[in-house]
Amino acid sequence: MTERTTETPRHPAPVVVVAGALYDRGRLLAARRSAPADLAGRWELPGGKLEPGEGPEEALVRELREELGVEVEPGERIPGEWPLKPGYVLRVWTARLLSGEPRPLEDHDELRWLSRSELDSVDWLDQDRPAVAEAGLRLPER
Ligand code: 523
Repeated sequence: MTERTTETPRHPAPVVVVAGALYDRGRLLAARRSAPADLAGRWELPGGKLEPGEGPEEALVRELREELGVEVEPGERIPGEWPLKPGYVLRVWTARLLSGEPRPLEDHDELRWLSRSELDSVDWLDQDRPAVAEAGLRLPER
């Protein structure tokens, strides 16, 4: 007989943070975090946590609208999943800029559009680096 249990699972599903490799005119957007203190000054692919009931592409569109004031079209997922703090994982989608010019409205204090040869010019968060490397392969070579 199987007993039902209401105990908290030992490995609850992780909180998913989605980030966007946002492309426009052959460049990739990098965003410098302004908070929290341990991440401030480091660069990331912008995004945020999925809200309950939300799909990842939907969350990405919402986050980039809130944080950058732009409309984007999500593309493909960059394969892989990267651990953040305990219980959180990072998943990345490509996205194309549809309208607006990104502005650092929330969470960031500087934005930069980087070409392939400029990708290493900012201090990316460690956990973003594999996705940035992969995203860079989708940029024109020159
Ligand atoms: N990361 C991260 N890389 C990355 C993102 C978008 C987020 O390492 N590209 C980390 C930073 C935080 C956690 O994921 O530890 C949540 O990201 P955050 O703060 O951007 O998510 P929000 O915007 O959903 O968070 P709230 O401001 O709390 O709503």
